Amino acid sequence: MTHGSSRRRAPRRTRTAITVAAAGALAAAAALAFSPTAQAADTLGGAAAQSGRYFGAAVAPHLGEADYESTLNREFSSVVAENAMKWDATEPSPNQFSFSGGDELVAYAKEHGKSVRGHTLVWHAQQPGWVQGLTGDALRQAMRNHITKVAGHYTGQIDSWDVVNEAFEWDGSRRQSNLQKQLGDGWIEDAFRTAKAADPKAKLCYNDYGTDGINAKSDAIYRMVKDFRARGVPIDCVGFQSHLASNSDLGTYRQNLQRFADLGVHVQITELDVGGSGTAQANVYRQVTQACVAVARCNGITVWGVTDKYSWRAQETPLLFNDSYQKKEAYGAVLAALNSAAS
Ligand code: 9MR
Repeated sequence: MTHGSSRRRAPRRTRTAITVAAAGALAAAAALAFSPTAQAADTLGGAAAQSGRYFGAAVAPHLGEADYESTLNREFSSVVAENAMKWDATEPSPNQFSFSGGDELVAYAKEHGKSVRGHTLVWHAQQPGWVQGLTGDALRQAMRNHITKVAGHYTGQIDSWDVVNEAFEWDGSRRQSNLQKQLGDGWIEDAFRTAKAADPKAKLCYNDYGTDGINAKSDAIYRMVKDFRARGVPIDCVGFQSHLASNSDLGTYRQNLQRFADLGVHVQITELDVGGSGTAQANVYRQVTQACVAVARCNGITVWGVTDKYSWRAQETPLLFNDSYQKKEAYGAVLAALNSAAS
């Protein structure tokens, strides 16, 4: 009421000024609200930020290449190391850690105001040789120590960690990795609890591929996440890698994200790439982006590389920038879908 009474006591001249200023502010707000072009962002990161999301890229050691770095700087608001934070890179021999690649990326991200996804603490692939030979309790201790030291090293600097990667088969059974065979079903839960103790603030994710709809594999992961949530096992997010093709069937893609989100976890598209070209490729990118922005708890999308040139699927030209860093049709589709979520 103070505000109202002081306005009532204001001399006429001031009242007029207030009214004119208020009308101006209203007109500006109206222009923003009714003119989508006035607020459409022209970068992926900027467009995603309008609805509170990040748009990231996997980064390989090409930051010295001017076009690579300028594209990454300009377009992406999140980064993940394509390989540098994996077990073989970070602990090449027992309890001897090597963080240089990951540290460089984290320093780059800090300098450029980008968030960081951590990939990945435990995976059946890219294990150093010494881990592959371990059995029983020695493997359990090695896994716990690895998580504790790596997540501990980066504590407070990682937005989301892929704690466990690719632990299920297509039919929904557990992948028969060394971890599964040596440690039994409890190893995934053990990994999440250990990660929580090492970095209590990061979102802790389970990450997998082939989960691009409702199928036997995503059903099994869904049951695991539901069980973890019910028993208080610390899991905060599920990553959907989404290595796709131009003819991928995305009929239940959004519905699948939504059912996970309904368990109270965030969902993230973590390794998106789509083999193909032109409109067919752009349409798949559009559908994935639209699905994410339609799900409130889908808080970010990461593409698995900056340019086709360095993609692990380079022959299939699966990314948003071509070999010469030109924007592809798929880029426009993603940008428009992100912008439409903002209005
Ligand atoms: O893109 C990564 C490639 O450079 C590595 O050689 C490969 C090793 O297995 O891993 C690739 O990234 C994978 C990611 O870590 C997990 N999901 C599948 C990705 C593509 O293979």
